[in-house]
Amino acid sequence: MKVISLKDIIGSKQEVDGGNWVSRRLLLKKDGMGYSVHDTIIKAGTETHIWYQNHLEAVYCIEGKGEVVTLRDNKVWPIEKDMIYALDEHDEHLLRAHPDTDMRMVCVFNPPITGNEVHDENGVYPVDKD
Ligand code: 9YT
Repeated sequence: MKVISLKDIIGSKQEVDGGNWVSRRLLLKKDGMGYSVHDTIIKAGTETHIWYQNHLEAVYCIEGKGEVVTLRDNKVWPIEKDMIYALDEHDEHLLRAHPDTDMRMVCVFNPPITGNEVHDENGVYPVDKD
């Protein structure tokens, strides 16, 4: 069994600054669980284009509020504390944090992130070829 504390991730290689967000990667591919788990801060007032073509992601909001816009249908999904959204169709979307609040999200990725990924210009993480 493993026990991992957020305070040990902060300041380590497993804390990745994506500009609009900071992802503290608690569990990664190397941990062998078949998924990765991240504690991610989305900075207040930001809008991020995301399209995980190679991954499924579930996102549980534990602090703050904002919205997701799915670009296929321009639907706006208000998101706040205690809500989870699942990108079960690799949905291309915009993630917006309310101007007054950071959002804190617990993100689960299948397949797992390997570690240092940041979004490319299309909001995508590359496929893991290992
Ligand atoms: C919610 C979301 O997708 N934010 C972007 C960062 C990503 N979740 C990560 O790597 O933690």
